[in-house]
Amino acid sequence: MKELKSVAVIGLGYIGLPTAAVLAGKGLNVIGVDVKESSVEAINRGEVPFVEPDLGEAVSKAVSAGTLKATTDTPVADAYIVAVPTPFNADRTADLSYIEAAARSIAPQLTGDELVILESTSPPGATQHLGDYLIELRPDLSLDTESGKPVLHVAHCPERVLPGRVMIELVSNDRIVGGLTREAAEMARDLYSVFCEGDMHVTDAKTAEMAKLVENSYRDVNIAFANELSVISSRLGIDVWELIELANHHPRVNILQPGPGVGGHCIAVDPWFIVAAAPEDAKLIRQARETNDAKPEWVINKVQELVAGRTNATVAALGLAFKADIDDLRESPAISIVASLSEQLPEVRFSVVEPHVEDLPRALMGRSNVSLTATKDAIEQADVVLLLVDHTAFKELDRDLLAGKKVIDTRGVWR
Ligand code: SAJ
Repeated sequence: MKELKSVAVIGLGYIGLPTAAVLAGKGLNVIGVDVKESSVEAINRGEVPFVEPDLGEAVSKAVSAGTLKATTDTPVADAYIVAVPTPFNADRTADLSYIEAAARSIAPQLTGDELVILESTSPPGATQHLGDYLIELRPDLSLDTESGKPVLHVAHCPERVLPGRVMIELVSNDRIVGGLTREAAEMARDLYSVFCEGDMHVTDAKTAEMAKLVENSYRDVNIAFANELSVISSRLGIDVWELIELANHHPRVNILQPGPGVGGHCIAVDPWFIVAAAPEDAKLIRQARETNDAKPEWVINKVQELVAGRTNATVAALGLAFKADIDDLRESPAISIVASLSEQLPEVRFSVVEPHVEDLPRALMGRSNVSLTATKDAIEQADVVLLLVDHTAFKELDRDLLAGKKVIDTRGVWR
């Protein structure tokens, strides 16, 4: 087995860049590849294009040590880690086009005996598809160790880190490594063992793909339970946060927290890959998605009830990120809530507060009744205060500011 000295990481996003930085920090020669020139330039200056605690330091150290470089062209390397997005299509099947584009950039560089790892969250069968596609592009190579041709080793190693704790969890979490062959899985395990202090669990590629989807579906189903409880509790006049806190005193009960819906690029997406793979059977998983996706509408109705009949009302919407203390706006229910409300209630003004961004996201830009506002000003001007994200800054807010305001606290931070 070839010693893996150089690693190309394709896709320098929320997962690719931290992975590149920790590998480079361990002395491997890492080349990060991204289509976005501004990201490549920023990284080569030792800067990071997005907020993630401790990432900036790791990148700047590795860049000055010369172990991390970024480029727009896929280089020759011993190992390739593909960490590109896998969004879903309109019919909620996975869009593998970014993975295929990565494969097309890798294929010409291969000579045999390389390791290609798919990190992107993928539907069952995607790693096999990547392997088959690479061989279609390079029929002189084979996935089969017995073929007599130079072999390509392909494995899936899904990331499982929590945004906001990426640099800690990359090192400390256990990892699942699934190979198209046992040898590929073991090569991937050895590469990740360079920085991963958690246990490495070796399996086949399809089980590894499914394990990642199942982890996020587990969380989605449990958040759906909490969201359903919040709707029931509101109807029954019960404080859902007190209810959950009390129920969680039972030694075998651990209910999650309700919110305005589920956002992010993972939990709101991954369960659909399971539904697409087994539509007849994935009933609970589908229902959980639908329950969580219906929660923003429920919040919208609450706001509409409060502003009904008021002329010139102002709503302060606190938070746009998909969860607390990050600047990540992907699939954020807060944004869709503000977007729908501002459309449905053109006469209402929306003062949006998001301490982690400098500009309104595209979905809210150019709307005459929406403006990005400082926290205190927004609340002072508001008739209704709509808390959408449990950012620490909002938790620490002087509660006197809320006196006399109608409050919708979707995260239970001010109870
Ligand atoms: N949320 C709630 N109530 C809760 C917990 C979360 O409403 O009790 C909401 C959040 O506000 C957010 C969404 O769910 O909108 C998702 O947040 P999250 O913190 O649960 O998860 P992500 O999307 O940041 O990261 C998840 C993690 N998966 C699990 O915890 C099983 C992470 O480990 C994965 O690596 C990541 O998905 C991923 O990339 O798949």
